Amino acid sequence: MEERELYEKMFQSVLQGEIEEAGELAKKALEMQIDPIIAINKGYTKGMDKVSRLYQAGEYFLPELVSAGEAMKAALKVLDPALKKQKTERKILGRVVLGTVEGDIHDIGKSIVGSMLVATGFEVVDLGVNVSTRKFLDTIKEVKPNILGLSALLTTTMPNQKKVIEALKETKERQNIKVMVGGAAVTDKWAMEIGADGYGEDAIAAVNVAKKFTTLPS
Ligand code: B1M
Repeated sequence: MEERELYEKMFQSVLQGEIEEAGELAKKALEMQIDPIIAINKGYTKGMDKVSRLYQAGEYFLPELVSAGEAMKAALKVLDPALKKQKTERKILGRVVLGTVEGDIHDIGKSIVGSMLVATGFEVVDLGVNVSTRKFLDTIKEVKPNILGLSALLTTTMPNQKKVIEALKETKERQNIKVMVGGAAVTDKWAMEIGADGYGEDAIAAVNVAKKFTTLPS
């Protein structure tokens, strides 16, 4: 199979919510020695973008959103070990506490960011989704990260990124931590407005921002 055909099939598997097919195509990509992040960006994520547009246009409904998400997760389950194995640097670049903020259960993009950070050489403590401000603060106190990563996909949960930053400011840990925010509706402007130190538009940008935080060339 040609690479282009494979990406088209990946796109379709998300669009049609074909969970098993999405996983099989991911296996095929690994067999063909395709870089997992390229497969994600050129195939599955394009499918997600289309699903999003169809949902917004009222042509897709929640069940389609759910099965598209499941298809993408099936693919990530296959690609994730390869993604993490790409580690290019030996020494640990820093420690990151990462999570999707309270009220928000979107985990796909956040997990890709986490895997890419691991692949680059960061140690990542992924708290999952729907993470309360308290949980972020308690974990920061415990693991003393260099970076805090806050993901939010909903305009209604983006204010919770601000809430975490505000609460962090009240602690002595703030001065030792850089905060990065991201998620579909998050922008550079929003990041500045809420007092974050950086913004990642996608997983690759997130890695570059994290590297800059640790004063390493991106
Ligand atoms: Co929901 N959802 N969803 N959803 N969903 C969106 C976000 C939405 C834009 C769809 C739409 O209307 N077109 C919309 C939000 C509208 C808004 O707020 N403006 C929406 C809605 C409305 C909802 C519900 C409210 C629907 C309902 O119940 N009526 C509900 C909310 C549930 C909740 O969280 N409380 C809901 C539920 C769901 C599912 C559970 C069905 C499913 C999630 C499955 C899962 O994650 N396990 C789902 C899905 C799949 C989507 C879309 C279609 C795809 C999200 C995704 O995985 N994208 C999404 C549309 C969209 O985002 N365009 C949508 C692929 C992923 C690779 O991209 O997550 O953007 P993304 O991550 C990127 C970057 O954003 C960035 O890097 C990632 C990798 O490149 N990034 C970071 C992400 N986090 C980062 C953190 C960083 C740095 C970069 O630093 C820390």
